[in-house]
Order: sequence, then C-alpha cells, then structure tokens
Amino acid sequence: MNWNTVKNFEDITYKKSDGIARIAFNRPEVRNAFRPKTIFEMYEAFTDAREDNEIGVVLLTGEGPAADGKYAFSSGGDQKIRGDAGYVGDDGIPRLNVLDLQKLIRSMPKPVIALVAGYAIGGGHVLHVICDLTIAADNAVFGQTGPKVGSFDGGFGSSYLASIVGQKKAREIWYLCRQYNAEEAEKMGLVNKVVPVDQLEAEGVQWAKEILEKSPIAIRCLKSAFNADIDGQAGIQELAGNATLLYYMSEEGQEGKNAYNEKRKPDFRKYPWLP
Ligand code: 2NE
Repeated sequence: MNWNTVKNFEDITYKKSDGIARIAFNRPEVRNAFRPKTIFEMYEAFTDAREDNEIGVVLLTGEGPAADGKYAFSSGGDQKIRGDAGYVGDDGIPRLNVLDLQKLIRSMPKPVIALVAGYAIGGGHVLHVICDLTIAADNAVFGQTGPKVGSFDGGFGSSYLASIVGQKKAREIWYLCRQYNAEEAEKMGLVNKVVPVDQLEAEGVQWAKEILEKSPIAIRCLKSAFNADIDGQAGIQELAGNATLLYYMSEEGQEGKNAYNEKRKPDFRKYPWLP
C-alpha cells in the first residue's frame, strides 16, 4: 500500500490510502502502552476517518517491533503515569479517556479491523475486542491483567468479551489473568484469522478491500444492528439513526421537507401504506 501520512502525531501514526485509514499506536518502547495524549490523538484520527466520505474501513494496529525485536498492539494504560484517579497527562489531570475511544470505535458507522502483532494486553486487549474484526499475527499474545495491577473494565471489556467467547471463558480471562497465544485466541472465537507476522498488514488490507466492494449503507446498518442488543438505548439510537438516514434519502421523506420550505401542505397521498 502507498500510505499517505495524514498528520504527524507524537504517540500514534495516521495514514490513508485507497479508502482505508491506518491508525497505529507508536510507543513501541513501552509495548505501545497508552497515556491520555495517546488517546486524544487516537480520538482525533478516528474522528477524521469517521468524517471522511472516502474512507470505508479503518485498520487499528501498533507500530513495531521495538528495539528488542518484540511486537505489541498495545499493553493498555501506561502504569508509570497512573495516578490515584486515572492516567495523568502533562496537564496533571487524571483521565480514563480510553473509554471515549472505545465508544467511538464501537459507534462509528464504518468497520474497524484490529491487526494484532505481539501483545494485546489489558486496556489494549479491550480495544481489539471492541473492533469489528481482529486479524492476529502468529506471534500475538492476548490477555487481561486488571485484577493483577489493580484495575478492571466492567464495560465492553467484560460484557462484550463474554458475548464473544462465552461467560465461562471471559471469567477465566479476567479472574486468572493468563496469556493466550494466537491459536488459542482463534479457537475461542476471539480473532477472525491468524497469519504469519510479515503478512499481517497485507491480510488486513485484503479484508478491507473486500469490505470496500460492498454497499456502504448495508455495512453501516449491519454494524449498528450487531451493536444494538448490547448497547441498550444508545444501540437503538444508532440503529434508528440509520432508519432516519434512509428515510431522509427517500422521496417520501423529502416531500415533508420540500412542503415546509415551499410553505405548502405536504402531499403524502401518493406513498403507499405498505403491508
Ligand atoms: C505487555 C507485557 C506482558 C510485555 O512483557 P515483556 O516482558 O515483553 O516486556 P516488559 O519488559 O515488561 O516491557 C518492556 C517495557 O515496556 C514497559 C515496561 O515497563 C518496560 O519498560 P522498562 O520498565 O524496561 O523501562 N511497559 C510495558 N507495558 C507497560 C504499561 N502498560 N505501562 C507502562 N509501561 C509498560 C508486560 O510489559 C506487561 O504485562 N505490561 C503491563 C500490562 C498491564 O498491566 N497493562 C495495564 C492494564 S490496566 C488497563 O490497561 C486499563 C484498564 O484495565 C481499564 C481502563 C483503562 C486501562
């Protein structure tokens, strides 16, 4: 792929090419752990990808390998700057702003594919769980560490994980804090495919290209439909927003707007009351 850099950030890289956005953690020296700044940058890049009409799929990954040759998707929140009430950035304010990023990935109407090489641990693991699809390199390592390091994710990180791997397995993952290799992750349905590490990006691009051949509205409606049951009222809002979008695009919906603007009574009689 001939990636074009969209903007130079400090903690992430952000590139685009041919309808695909590639967003990557870029702190390999700490296994791509994130701090508030990392998440603010991620949020900006994801928002840009969401708003860009030309972009249909986002790849989320981690730059690497590190100087010691090891790869990481992300090792979660940076424990070195964790304060008493969250992760503390340069402004001294403690934050858990990764939750905002989780919601954005979940609700944006475009598929996000996690490409995991090396460690996807803690809050980094939760981010791949939230992505629509995950392709893993054969060196990938998955796991939660919360109860070991004094943390937990009781939101998507546990409830949505359980809907993917089942209640028993999700409880095992969180209660025992073990690490799982790519093959084990594939067996429990946690990843869609495992490929050699040097083929990871090419595989992700191939999957993205296949999606880009499909109908954008069908894909956006499917994403919100898959989310709806777990996401409660917010999930229904997304699904219903798509219904409104489709209605706006119909002649019947436009008759109401046109009549208002033309200061006349709307004429809906020509539209059938379908069974
Ligand atoms: C990821 C893992 C298993 C890798 O192990 P290994 O042996 O390959 O690397 P090593 O030597 O542990 O790490 C290399 C360097 O990266 C730093 C390390 O401290 C080390 O730097 P030095 O000490 O040599 O200078 N590093 C790695 N992960 C870091 C992290 N998360 N924060 C800060 N520095 C980190 C191994 O490194 C590991 O277990 N890391 C910790 C994983 C972890 O517990 N993450 C936090 C979970 S909680 C969370 O993410 C969270 C949440 O639960 C809820 C909301 C938001 C966030």
